[in-house]
Amino acid sequence: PERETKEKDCRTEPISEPEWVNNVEFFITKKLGVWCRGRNGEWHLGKIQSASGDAACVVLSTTEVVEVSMKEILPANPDVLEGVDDLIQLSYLNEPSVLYNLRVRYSQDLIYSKAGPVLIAVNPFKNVQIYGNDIRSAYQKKALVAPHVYAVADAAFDEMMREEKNQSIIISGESGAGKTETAKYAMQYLEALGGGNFGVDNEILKTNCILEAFGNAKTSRNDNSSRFGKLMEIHFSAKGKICGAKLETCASPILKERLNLKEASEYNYLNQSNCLTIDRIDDAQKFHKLMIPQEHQERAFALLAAVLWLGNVSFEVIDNENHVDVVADEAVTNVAMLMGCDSKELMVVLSTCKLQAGRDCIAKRLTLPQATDMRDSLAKIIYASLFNWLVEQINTSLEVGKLRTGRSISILDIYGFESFKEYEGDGIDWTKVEFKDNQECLDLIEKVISSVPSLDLKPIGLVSLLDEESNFPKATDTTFANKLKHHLKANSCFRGERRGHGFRVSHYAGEVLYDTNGFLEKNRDPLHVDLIQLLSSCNCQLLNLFSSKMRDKSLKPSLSESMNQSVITKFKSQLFKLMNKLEDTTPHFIRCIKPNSNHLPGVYEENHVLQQLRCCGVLEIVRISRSGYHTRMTHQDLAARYGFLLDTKLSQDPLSTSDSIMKQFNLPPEMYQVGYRKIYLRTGQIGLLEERREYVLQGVIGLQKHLRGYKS
Ligand code: AOV
Ligand code: MG
Repeated sequence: PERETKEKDCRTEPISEPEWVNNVEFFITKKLGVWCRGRNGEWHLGKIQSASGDAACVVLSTTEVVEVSMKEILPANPDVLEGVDDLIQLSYLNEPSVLYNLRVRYSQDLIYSKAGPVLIAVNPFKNVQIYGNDIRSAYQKKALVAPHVYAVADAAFDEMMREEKNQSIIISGESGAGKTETAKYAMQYLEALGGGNFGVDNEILKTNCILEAFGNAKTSRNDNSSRFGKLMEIHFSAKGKICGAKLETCASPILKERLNLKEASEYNYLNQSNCLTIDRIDDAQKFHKLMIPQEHQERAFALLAAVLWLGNVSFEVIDNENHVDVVADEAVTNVAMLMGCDSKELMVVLSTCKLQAGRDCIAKRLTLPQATDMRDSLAKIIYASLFNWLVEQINTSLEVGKLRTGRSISILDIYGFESFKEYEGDGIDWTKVEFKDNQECLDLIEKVISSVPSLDLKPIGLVSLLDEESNFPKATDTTFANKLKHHLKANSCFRGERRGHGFRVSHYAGEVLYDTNGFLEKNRDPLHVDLIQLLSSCNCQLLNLFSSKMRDKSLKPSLSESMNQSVITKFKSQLFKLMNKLEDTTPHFIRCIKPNSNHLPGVYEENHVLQQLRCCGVLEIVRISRSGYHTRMTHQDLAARYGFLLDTKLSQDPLSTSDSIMKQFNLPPEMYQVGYRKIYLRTGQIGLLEERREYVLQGVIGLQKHLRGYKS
């Protein structure tokens, strides 16, 4: 995430951990606590009884006595540091200490902690009384400073107002860790802070309900799992009032009698999960919360019903080449009725494809897998178009006045990581690991190399190889796997499996085994011209709109490319757009942690937490921020804000001005570094400057009042 390391990398300066191993005697005589693994492999607190050479005898808090090598013992923190709210404050920074600290806090419902500049949020899986109006206004008045998502939102707001710079709140964590909930609390806070000017209250917050109704699903990891990523951009006026909002999604989607609806279990698209209800969740009640204008509601629900019925459309094989006809039953009749088209026509589209033969166009019958694919494609097109349309409607309703104020806060809530195998890396001592440079892995995914200088840049990597292979009609998952092995074997993050379709990638978080099975097919995502034509002929305004959008895109030459783009290329360009946008903001990070996989309150599974802390590099963050200068400001900005405090005004360049400001205010030299473009300050230093500025300004205001009083 760091873009300016080239200028002056002051963040990776190693810090010296207390050399505790040389102090073992001290630990023994003072009976200081240590961490040591018990026979069950878990960390326990204990006290060293005796030590000779490399071996030590430790009495654990469980009364178990173990003999271990000194190397396997880690120092524990003094009791006075128990449950500190910023991990930076720990004297001894090691895995068990961090885990213990978070556990102590969690058991007191203190779900938020800081890891230097990063907020850690441990999912409570129950209602915690920390989001009320009283708490919110306490943060607003800066009366509360304990770690909280409100504090993050508040800091983003302040920084935005002070520096007129766009901000972002980037929320990460595995599936079910609490990203979406955290995002909602951040929105809620900002809406309360900047509300008043913006039509109906909670307008932005309410959009979540619509989005979740259409874009979330129950999975084994989360009862309310986001199936799309979203970036909510909230814009503020110069006075700090909300003046509009914009929603971007990176979606990967997938009135009963009138819609001919049956029970959920009757629909193939729903009943395969074997899970149609969620404990404690009343679908009907949630449904009534869903506020879409009446006229839209009917149309949207008709299309949803059509999607459901499409899943029940079945085929019968009519020859020995597996060619099919659509079975003319209630499913296909209902789809046609709901879409507003002729059922015969629908049946033709679902069972044939048109081919250009010279000047003629002939219809070719589809095989069973092809027809099933066509049917599912139609369902996906309708669902995805409907979702995108909803997002557009939401944006129209949120867009008040002119956007692009230069004052915005974007909240990023993506879909979470769902593969657990990835975390099961080797138990390396991550306390010794500095931030890994991930370039090699990025290169593996897409390396841009210039084969001929100043000519085109030809990328080689997983992405380009997948696209290349997807364009070969004869390619298979095996040829793709071989191609990867051939081109990428030199990259140290890549490992081809000797046999079969597999390959391994060493990601930042750990190694993942991928199976190329189905990669090519999923990547092709062909555009079905016949389907678009069908949609345009339907007696349904929404479907006509969807088809004209798709057609528009395919007609415009610049975009026609995007229509034929592979799935991975589309995904890549979405990511690039997102990155570009976020690069223009000051980021604030929140890492959500899921304390157990059973969604239970009060259960803190150490290994589960540890894996997540490891994979988002929490300990590295703490190490670096303890040593680092993480407030940074350009010399221009510093001069503009504090320059007037200088005793002597010289026409200096901004760099020397910065230097003078630091000297005049006696900032100790170890508390700051002067870079070419920016000044780097350790934690707390900017506060001193602010105080000083405030003091002078108050003095000026006082003087003005005094003078005014004097005049009258
Ligand atoms: P996610 O967004 O990280 O998963 P959610 O935000 O949907 O996870 O959280 C999952 C569940 O955890 C919620 O439905 C709540 O029951 C509970 N929860 C999370 N945060 C809190 C909180 N602060 N207070 C109380 N309960 C909470 V995914 O979208 O699956 O990656 O793709
Ligand atoms: Mg979510």
